[in-house]
This record gives sequence, structure tokens and C-alpha cells, in this order.
Amino acid sequence: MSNSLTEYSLKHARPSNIVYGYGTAGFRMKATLLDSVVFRVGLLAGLRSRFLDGKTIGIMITASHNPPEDNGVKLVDPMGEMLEASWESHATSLANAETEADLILVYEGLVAKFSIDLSRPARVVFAKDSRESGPALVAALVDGLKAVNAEFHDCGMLTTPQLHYNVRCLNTQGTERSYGVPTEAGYFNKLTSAYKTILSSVTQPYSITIDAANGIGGPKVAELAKELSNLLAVTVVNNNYDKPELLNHACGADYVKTGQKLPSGVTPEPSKLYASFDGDADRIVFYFQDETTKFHLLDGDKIATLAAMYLGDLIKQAEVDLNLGVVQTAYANGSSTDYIQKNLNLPVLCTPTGVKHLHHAALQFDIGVYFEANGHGTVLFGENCIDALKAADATSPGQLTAIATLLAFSELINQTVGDAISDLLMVLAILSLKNWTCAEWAHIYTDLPNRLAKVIVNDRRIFTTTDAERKLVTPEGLQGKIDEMVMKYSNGRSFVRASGTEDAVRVYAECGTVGEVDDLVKNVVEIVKNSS
Ligand code: G16
Repeated sequence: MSNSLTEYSLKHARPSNIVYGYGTAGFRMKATLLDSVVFRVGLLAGLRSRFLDGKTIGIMITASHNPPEDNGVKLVDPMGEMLEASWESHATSLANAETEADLILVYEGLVAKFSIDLSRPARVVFAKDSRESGPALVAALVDGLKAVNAEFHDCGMLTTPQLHYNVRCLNTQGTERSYGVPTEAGYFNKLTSAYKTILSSVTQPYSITIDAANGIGGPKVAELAKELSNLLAVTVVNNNYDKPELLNHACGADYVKTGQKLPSGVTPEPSKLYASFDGDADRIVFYFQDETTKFHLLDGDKIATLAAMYLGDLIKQAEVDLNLGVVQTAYANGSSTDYIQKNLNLPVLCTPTGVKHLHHAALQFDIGVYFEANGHGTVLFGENCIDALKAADATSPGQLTAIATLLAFSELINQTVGDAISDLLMVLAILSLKNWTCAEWAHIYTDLPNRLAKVIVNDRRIFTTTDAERKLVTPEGLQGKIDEMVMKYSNGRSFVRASGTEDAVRVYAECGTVGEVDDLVKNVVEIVKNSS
């Protein structure tokens, strides 16, 4: 094995002077720097699968919202969740091993540490998004998988959530908790069947325009919509996934959320609902322009609130004893947190950025709604919740319908990770059932004016945080300066954290008024610039 590993590894030499780190969303950087990393991720996936008795591990090659010249790679654990946090450092060690000999030492060290039997089967499935660098990185990955004799299956171009779905299906096949058929058709079927069940009494198709960020979500949602033509009228714009240089360019969920403005390619009709995916369709935000041409953003916080409100009502109607909670990050608008706690009377947890943190926290509720403000999130239905719903003895038609609807939502909503397509259907299903306009949804609470800025610094790693990223620990003294500044504004809040996916520091601010928030964010950006 070591000989073949060395031979393959020589084809994928590690560039010098780069320090790799498995961050918020795996490894992510300029695609030209990733060949050795992706090869080595193949080695780790083989180890992880063997360590888990041959369970199938997923690998997704994507840089999601990042520009076209970037790429990235992340591992997916057997139930479709993100790689267990304790293994992230092993990914980093393998990626940073300097020479072939070092690489073998790290690899064999892991084999010994986890007593991995290398004669066991290793199984891996992988997919890529629509980036130009994808095929070459897949070739590097395949070499890594061959070097460690892993069985593998190339799923081609998928959205990130589709790959997560596949992994869970493969690992639950033939069990009591079978998640579905591990194919694209299986994925579409699961979602469309659930949507049809939920909307069985609805006759009018819901009309929406989707900005697909010129990414892989475009063709996938168009394909799915064909199956739902009675219920859904979808127009896809920015759907040039075959022109990878256009990916995320002046469009997509991140562009719309960060800039709080329309993407290019969208000419809005008043009060009609629009949505934007990101490059690999694991995030979605909604928006519309009203009659006065005012832009209204319906971001992850608004999606979480809508879902929590609706599912909370269904739980009451179902008369099943289930608890519901919401998980957010520091980026959640203060008004949303207030509304969920005070009006919906639901608990809210705050975790650091990164889906793995939110997902983990959401598991403690029977139904856990988690969303980052940027539109990445989902709703988890625990096994106990599903069992309780299936066992419930309904005594009235209302109760019966509520139980059936909750179960159908648990099928509709991707249980592995945030999924733009599944979240799109969840939101449209709720709006249809409530017979709500987008304005009615927008007005459940009013966002505090907020701004998100990016600062390029010499070394973002010096920015470390505590308290779910709401406070800086280092550089020393910086948090005090930010606190002093924030005190000057009504309802002011601001925090600073290093991005895990871009070489930048992010500054978030919110205040009582637009004028104040513009001022506050400008001042905090200055404080950060002067500190580095
Ligand atoms: C990734 C993560 C998200 C995170 C986002 C931005 O999203 O999956 O959890 O919110 O990056 O992270 P950061 O602020 O650390 O750069 P995506 O959609 O790019 O995979």
C-alpha cells in the first residue's frame, strides 16, 4: 500500500509555503492550490470509511458561494452530516505533510491511532459543482482513492445537498430508517411526493423566479419543477451553469444577502416572490420589490421564523408532546431572535458560524429549526419525533391532518444539511397553505437595519473569538474599542470574526436606524483596519 501511495502521491506534490486548514466548509481556496489536498482527502475518506466498518463516506468538490477561480473539498459522514469535528485536524495534518515520506508517516499514524484494518472495504461517493477546475480535481481525488484501494462512485455534477442525501440513502438502505433511493431520481421523487402530499388541497400553482447563481442548482430545480407543474410555476434565471466563469457573478444568495439588493438578470414585478440560490444550492434567500420599488429581503432568519411558526402551530393541532426550538448564529437579526422568543415563545440557541455547529445544536430538540441568516439551514425531525407522530392516535380529522402534514414535512425537508431546493419547497408549501403573500411573510417582524462588511487584513488568524463568535479574544483590546463604539448607537450591536471560507475578516453591525448602522459599520471597519 505505501508503495502505491508514494507513487500516486508523487503525481500530486504539495506546493510549498502554503498552510492548509480544514475550515468552516472544508478546504477552500484558489483551485490551483488544491490538487494535493483533494488527493489527500481521498486517503482520509478511505481511512474514515474503514474506521466506520465500510460505511460510505461522501466527498463534495465545491466552493459554494466563492468566486469561479476558487474551489474546495469537504467530507460527508455516513448519515449525511458534516465530517465529525475531531477528524478535521487529521484532514489538516494530511494536507500539510511536506514530503511523500511525511505523508506516509501521518497516514500510518492514523491507521495505528484508530487501529484501522486496511483489509476492510472502504466505500466513497463523490460529486462536484459546475466549476471549471472540477474535473481535474476529481482526477486527483480518484488517484487518492485508488492509492488506498477504496471502492468509489462518481455521481457527476450534483448540488451539495444532493450528495449529502445520497450518502445517507446508501448508509440506511434496507434498514428501518431507510432515507430513500440513492439516485437523483430518488431525490426528486422524495421531494415531489412529499410536496404533492402537503399541497393535496391546493389547485393554483405558485409562481416564482429563481436566480440560480449560474450554478448547478439551476438545471436541478428546473428538472424537479417539471414533476410539479400543477403546483409550481418556476422560471430560472442566471442559469448558465455551463459558463463557469459566470458562477456567483453579480448574482446568487450571498450577493443578494450581503448587498441587500437584486441580482443582475432579475427585473422584478411588484410584490412577486423571487429567490436566489448559491453556487452549489445549499443556501437560499427570498426577496421581492413592493409597489414603491422598495426591496424586501427574506433571509435565513425570516425562513426560520416562518418554519418555526408554522410547524409550532401544526404540533399544537397534532396534540403530540413535541418540543420545538430554533438555532441561530450571531448574524441573526436581533428582531428575529426577539420575535421567536417573545411572540412564538420558543427557545433560541446561538452557535458559532458553520452548519456543523447549528446542526449539532438542533438535534437536541424534537424538531430543531436551524438557519444561518445567509440562508443556509434546514429543519431536523428527531427519530423520537417521527416515532411519536407515527404512533399518535388521532381522534379528530384536524389532528389526523396535522400529523400527516408534519410527517410529510419531515420527508420534504432535507434531514442531512441545508438544501436550497428543499427549503424552497418548504417555504412555498407554507405560504400556499397559509395563503400568504410575500408582504404578509415579510411583515411578521421588521429587521433592524444591518450591514455586513469584509475587511482584508494581513493575517486573519489573529482574530479569535468566544461566546459563539460574539466577542473577540484577540487582538487584545479590540473588543473593548468595539464595545465603546457600539454604546453610542440605539439598539447597536456589532461583532467581528475571521471568515472560514475567504481570506477576510467579517464585520457585522445592526442598529435602530439606517443612518446609524451605516455609521457604526464604517467605524468598526476602521477599528479593525487600524488593528492589523
Ligand atoms: C459556508 C458554510 C456556512 C457559512 C459560510 C460563510 O457556506 O457552510 O456555514 O455561513 O460558509 O462562512 P464564513 O463567514 O466563515 O466565510 P457555503 O455556502 O459557502 O458553503
